[in-house]
Amino acid sequence: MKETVIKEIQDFVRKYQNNKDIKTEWGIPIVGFAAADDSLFAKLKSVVAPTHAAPKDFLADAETAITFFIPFPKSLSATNTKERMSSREWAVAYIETNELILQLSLSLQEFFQIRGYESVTIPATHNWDEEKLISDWSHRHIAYIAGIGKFGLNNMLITEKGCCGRIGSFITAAKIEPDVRTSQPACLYKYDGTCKLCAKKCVNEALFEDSFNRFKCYDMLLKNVDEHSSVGYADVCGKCLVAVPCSHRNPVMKKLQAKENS
Ligand code: B12
Ligand code: SF4
Ligand code: SF4
Repeated sequence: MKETVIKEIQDFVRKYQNNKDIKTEWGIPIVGFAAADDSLFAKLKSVVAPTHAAPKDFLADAETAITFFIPFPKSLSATNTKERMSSREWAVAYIETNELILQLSLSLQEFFQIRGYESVTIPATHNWDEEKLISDWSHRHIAYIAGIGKFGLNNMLITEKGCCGRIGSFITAAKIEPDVRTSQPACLYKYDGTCKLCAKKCVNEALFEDSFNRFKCYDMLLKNVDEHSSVGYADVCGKCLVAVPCSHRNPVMKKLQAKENS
């Protein structure tokens, strides 16, 4: 079942790409699986918020949370490196990837329904508390539990294909073998205190070595909503994700490999 689900997700993204109205290109998704009764789900109530949900809050007989990271190509992040405002391409990719995650989740729901399993879809974003700017379902924490990445100083989940991309997750009653987490960090700052490039790159004084002001960050996102109103509602920025060592790879892994070869 696991390999079939991974293939289903990767094939869906590849075929979706062929739609002639789609402007964004995506890499091959990274897929991870977490057991619904993983003890870390209970810990999210203290790490994120007391109201953070566990899979069984959505689906009483949930067995597995499936998570997928859909990577952006280097050519896309390259468009977003120059100006203070986000590139039009970055804004379009945000809108198109949110829709892709919705369509992929609906397709997965059908995939499991045919096989006799109930499941629940969750939107890619905008499922947050407007006052706190925190969600009761954090996709990147689900992805962390499923072992597909680690948190960076820029707050992003850094996977083996970096952090430029978007994450979705999905809950099902099908029991699928969970993946294993490693303890190795993926952010250079968390590994050896170096880099911090993301904090230097922040364009609205929201991200620092020792703090993150989600409200200042959101102010910048809203400026881009106005800037890119012609493409839809794009509350984006992403300047702390692009042209940094973790944009498209796990830089700690690269450092360790270089050490091994020297
Ligand atoms: C609310 C929200 C925002 C808010 C607040 C962001 C924030 N960092 O808190 C605002 C509107 C400002 C925002 C901005 C952006 N967002 Co946003 N946002 C969300 C949303 C809806 C919920 C996130 C949330 O509430 N998490 C709960 C809070 C408390 O936790 P957290 O910040 O995720 O996690 C922190 C801690 O737990 C801690 N932590 C550190 N170390 C460790 C170690 C362990 C073991 C654990 C457990 C935790 C932990 O670090 C984490 C990072 O700070 C998600 C979608 C979703 N539903 O998941 C997207 C999401 C997080 N956003 C995303 C993105 C890309 C952005 C932007 C780049 C905008 C853009 N698209 O151009 C910026 C980046 C800002 C930044 N540098 O953080 C992506 C992240 C992709 C990735 N690779 O991680 C997500 C997952 C959307 C998606 N579906 O892909 N966002
Ligand atoms: S830019 Fe450097 S410090 Fe920031 S998250 Fe990436 S690796 Fe970590
Ligand atoms: S998304 Fe923009 S404003 Fe928010 S932390 Fe990153 S660079 Fe700063």
